[in-house]
Amino acid sequence: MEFQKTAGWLDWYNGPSKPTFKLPAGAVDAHCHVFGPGAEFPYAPERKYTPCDASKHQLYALRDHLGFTRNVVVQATCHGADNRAMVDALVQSNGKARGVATVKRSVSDAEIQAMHVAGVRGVRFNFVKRLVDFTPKDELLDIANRIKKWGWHVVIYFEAVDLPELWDFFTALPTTVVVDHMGRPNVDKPVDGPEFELFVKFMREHSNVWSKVSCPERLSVTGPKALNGEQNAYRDVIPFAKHIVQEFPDRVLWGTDWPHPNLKDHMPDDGLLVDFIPHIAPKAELQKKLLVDNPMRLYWPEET
Ligand code: 0GY
Repeated sequence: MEFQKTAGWLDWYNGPSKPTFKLPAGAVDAHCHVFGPGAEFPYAPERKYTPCDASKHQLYALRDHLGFTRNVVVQATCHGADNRAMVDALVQSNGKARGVATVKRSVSDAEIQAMHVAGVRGVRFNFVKRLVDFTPKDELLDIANRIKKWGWHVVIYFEAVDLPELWDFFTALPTTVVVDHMGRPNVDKPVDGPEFELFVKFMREHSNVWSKVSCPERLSVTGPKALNGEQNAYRDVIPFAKHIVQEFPDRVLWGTDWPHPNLKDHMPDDGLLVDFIPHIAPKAELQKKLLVDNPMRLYWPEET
């Protein structure tokens, strides 16, 4: 099937630099996606955007170029609850990728089992209104209770302003809960202001909650340009991510978010994104937890 990209869609950057920061051995890119290719894995009819294709081969070439060992491939909303592209990426990864699926209440135990065998270890619940239509919370809770017995976890994606309304639902989830991109803080607001403090409290009071300290390119207002003589692209995101890494070093994950859906202003150089890591996790010990120990514990527990 032929698909026309959404108008203004920015393609992923083909030619990323080699990072200066050397990733620790066994590092995991714990948040990335595959898109199609649409001719092989059609995009879902209910999607809110049509991306450019971004195949498993291109993802794994990026992994090798940047120096990662493994990936966690997260189901993107443009594929709805049709997990075939993501599952195919896992199956073709030689055990080097695990995945997070999107499922409906109608998913059968046999389908969950097949996804488990392929390497799926979680489901994603998305609350970002521009990406998905509303799913009733009782349906999501039902799914969470079903996947719990497989040892899977729930990944949640939401905007910071919606946390108060979603709090009771999130805290009722019976599994480990992984928050995408720190709950999308508005980094124009102070790091010690009420909005981000609520997110910190959410993690502080619930030891089953983890966070991806990813997507500076998505959260930043100052953008990719370093100040004169400084290396700090996306510098306004640093205090937020650094705070979470320092307070919760055993419950943080990091990912590139390649191929970076829905960016409107610029497409990041993934090498530069890797060079951002030491700004938020300054010590080798923190870097190893963030990039190796934590993702391995969650996605490859049998190897730890
Ligand atoms: C991300 C962020 C976005 C998109 C999706 O599944 C998706 O479509 O997650 C976004 O537009 O903020 O994590 O990739």
